[in-house]
Amino acid sequence: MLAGIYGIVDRSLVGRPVAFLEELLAAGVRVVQYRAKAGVERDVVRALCERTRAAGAVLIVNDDFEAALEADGWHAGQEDLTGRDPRELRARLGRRLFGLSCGTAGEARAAEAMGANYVGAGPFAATATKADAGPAIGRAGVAAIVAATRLPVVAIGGIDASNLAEVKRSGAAMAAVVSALARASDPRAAAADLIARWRSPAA
Ligand code: TZP
Ligand code: MG
Repeated sequence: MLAGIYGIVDRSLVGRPVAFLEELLAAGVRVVQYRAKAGVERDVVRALCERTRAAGAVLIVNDDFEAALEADGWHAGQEDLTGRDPRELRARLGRRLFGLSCGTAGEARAAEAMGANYVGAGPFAATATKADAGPAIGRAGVAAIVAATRLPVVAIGGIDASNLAEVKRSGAAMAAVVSALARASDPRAAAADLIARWRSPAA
């Protein structure tokens, strides 16, 4: 399940999240994150979750732990753990996925100890989608995180068709994509193209 293209539905870039999700699912995306920095709306989570489950896909909610309990997983940044007990969070998530963004090998090792299911690493390339994303870490930066953990690593940041092969060569298990899907004139075709490129042995 945690392999290939990880599609992100970003509320600030996508006007109709359910319709957009349906395009990703039709293309074959099976891991989807809902990212809503202005606040995660529960009704949207429920509507998205209904579609992902019908498609045999999973919906992971960014930031909002309680909302994530209505879905299939939670994606956290290091700052989302502040003042919280990771063991308690892991226990409350139960069988749901727990993804954690990590900037260093030490954070990646800690994620494993916390029982995370995957590690997020980036930004792979320059991106305008996340203002505080920091400098691009590229293939070598992602590879360093991959080397530090047995968990699957999800590369993120500035990923599109032009650099997907380089992402794959970093050893990342997945490539997470926001704007290359949200800004595409045909998100279904864009997602299908990324999936085909990821599966291509030459990639
Ligand atoms: N975390 C690190 S970079 C990033 C996030 C959420 C933004 C990714 O967006 P895009 O548009 O795919 O570069
Ligand atoms: Mg967060």
